[in-house]
Amino acid sequence: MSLTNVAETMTESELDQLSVDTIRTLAIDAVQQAKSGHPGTPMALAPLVFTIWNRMMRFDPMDPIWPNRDRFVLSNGHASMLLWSVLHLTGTRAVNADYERLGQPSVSLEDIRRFRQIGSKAPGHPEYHWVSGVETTTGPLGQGVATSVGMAIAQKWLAERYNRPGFAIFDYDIYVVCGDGCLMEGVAAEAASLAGHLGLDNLCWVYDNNHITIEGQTSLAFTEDVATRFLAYGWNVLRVSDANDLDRIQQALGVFQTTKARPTFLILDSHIGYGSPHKQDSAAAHGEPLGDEEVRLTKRRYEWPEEAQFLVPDGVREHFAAGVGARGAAARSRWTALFASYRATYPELASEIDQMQRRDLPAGWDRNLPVFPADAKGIAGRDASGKVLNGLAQSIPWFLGGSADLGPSNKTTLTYDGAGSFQAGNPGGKNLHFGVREHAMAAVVNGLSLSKVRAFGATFFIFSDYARPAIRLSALMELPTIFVFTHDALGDGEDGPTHQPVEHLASLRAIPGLVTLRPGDANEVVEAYRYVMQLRHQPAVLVLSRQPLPTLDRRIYAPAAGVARGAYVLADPPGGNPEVVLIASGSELSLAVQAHDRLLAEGIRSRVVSMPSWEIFDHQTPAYRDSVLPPTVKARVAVEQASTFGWERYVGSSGHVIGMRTFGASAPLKALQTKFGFEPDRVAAVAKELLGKP
Ligand SMILES: Cc1ncc(C[n+]2csc(CCOP(=O)(O)OP(=O)(O)O)c2C)c(N)n1
Ligand SMILES: [Mg+2]
Repeated sequence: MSLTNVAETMTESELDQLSVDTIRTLAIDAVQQAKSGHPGTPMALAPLVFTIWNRMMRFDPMDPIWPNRDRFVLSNGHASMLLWSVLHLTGTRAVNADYERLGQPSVSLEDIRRFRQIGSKAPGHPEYHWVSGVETTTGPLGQGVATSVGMAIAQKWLAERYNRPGFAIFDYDIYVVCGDGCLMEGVAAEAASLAGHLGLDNLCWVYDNNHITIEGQTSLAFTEDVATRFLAYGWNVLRVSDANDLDRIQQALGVFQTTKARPTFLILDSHIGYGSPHKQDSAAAHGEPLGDEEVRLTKRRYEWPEEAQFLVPDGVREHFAAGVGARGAAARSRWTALFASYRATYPELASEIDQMQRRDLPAGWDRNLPVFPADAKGIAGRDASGKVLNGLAQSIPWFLGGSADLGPSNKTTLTYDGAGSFQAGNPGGKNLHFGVREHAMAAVVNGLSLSKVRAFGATFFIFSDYARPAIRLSALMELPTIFVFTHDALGDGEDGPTHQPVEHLASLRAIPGLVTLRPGDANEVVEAYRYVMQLRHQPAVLVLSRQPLPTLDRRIYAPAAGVARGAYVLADPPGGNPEVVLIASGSELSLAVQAHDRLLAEGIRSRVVSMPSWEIFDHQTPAYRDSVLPPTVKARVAVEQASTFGWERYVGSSGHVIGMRTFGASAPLKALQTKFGFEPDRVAAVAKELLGKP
């Protein structure tokens, strides 16, 4: 049959079907061509995605970053062809990293033909920052749903701060699609529990209930009553028993839109590989091409031209233009007019929104940053951080965050008047209470950041492991998220090896694009935040001490502003020209200073380099790096209460690393410092040994 020139005579519902089958066949053809990918779920969920996009969502394809658009998250990211098809068919435009709208399509038909090939805007899984119209990177199952909770929190917070009577500047919803895999993941349970507690009625998860995962039927490993679980979380649970019934799906989504005080969980019974005579309802439809013959048979079932490939029949693009296109354009132009009069009435709030959208900081954002006077006893990294956070949260209205139930220990609680706690009844609060849910916390922080709110999350450094998958994604997405991790090393003392991080710094330093910072005194904490706050496209991890660290006298030592270069010369022998370099971070900085004093007293020309951040240092010019670590000085000692892994790159083959090669132990900090060799005499002795001056 031919599908050209028939559109004009088609009914609305025939055009719906044609559009749905276009999504299906594009997915089938793209996977077949790539010889890799996941056809079955796009075939099953095309009607759902069509309904969400063309009948429900407020989204203008001409401006995919319009701030009040509804969000769409494909948490089962392996079904990415759903997104590429719909972005293509709606004619969604591309946007660049400077938030400029480009004329070209976000996903072209050529990109779809080159699905999963290098440079294609139709990659294997949805990638934020690579393809415009993707709201968050998904693929690691569970991340999308968890991130969507952050998006929902952000919408509530933005609405509370910026909406005014007659000015609903932020009133968007978040639509999420997920599968069995997402719902098996723990992070989804953490996030769903939090969303239920917070009563996030702007959030709808649609669960693709197809009873299939990779190994086969879900009866192998997933037999719980999911509906009852979500009821218990406090969600409104709905069910549609036929994934091909557009009207029923629309009706259910309509119920979502009018439901108050609860998130919506819509269970959609579907058939993976729908229409494939031999693969429907089987795991074989999940993750491999159907095969040429099966493709033909499936297209026959759809009454589609069997030989046609990547066919977009006449009328389909127009059908999307008349649906989501027209609705989105009208909504955006209404909003633009509304925002213009909002700007006239509330110029300051409007300018905050502008700055936030561009990830700029308000003028005077750093006016509350403290300066700490020299103090031998000093102050803990976490305490200095608490003061900084409270200052920043007051000078940056859209800066907020919280801890995974460790606020009093992390010192991250915002204590100033009016800071408030974010709760269902108080959506303007700036203290987020994540509960003991580190993984969901990190994903939620990502969701907040994707919504342009500046956000931080906190826990003990040891539990960064529990948050790591989402931290990794924030780096992959190039989000300026902030993770505040306290109790950074042996300082946890009596809590013992379960609470003493060892390999965590090395493992986070290995994440591309992530900035780690382990400041050595209170003023370095301030400078670390000053640096981090100015990042627009990079996440940062702050690694802070539990115990007090001496506040160095900056009249004697170099200014803490050196933190902005990752590493800097803190102290030199008189006249410079060092023969040995001591490199340290965090709590070991003052240790290095003490060793340095001993070495100087013995006539040894030592230098102390403070190195809070490898990544920042590595991005300095070679000339600067050589000025800090002179290539001719081979005697180098690195001191850090963490795995020695990787330090060779700075100490070289003739240097030495004083670090951790085992787990810690349960004992008072002093005893641990002795046991593991973090003492000034040991550092000095190692330096002398390297110099052949024992
Ligand atoms: C965290 C994580 N673990 C494992 C995988 C590999 N994986 C991709 S899809 C999948 C099965 C998912 O089943 P389901 O969500 O039901 O998807 P369906 O096959 O029904 O589309 C698995 C295990 C992954 N992407 N992420
Ligand atoms: Mg499934």
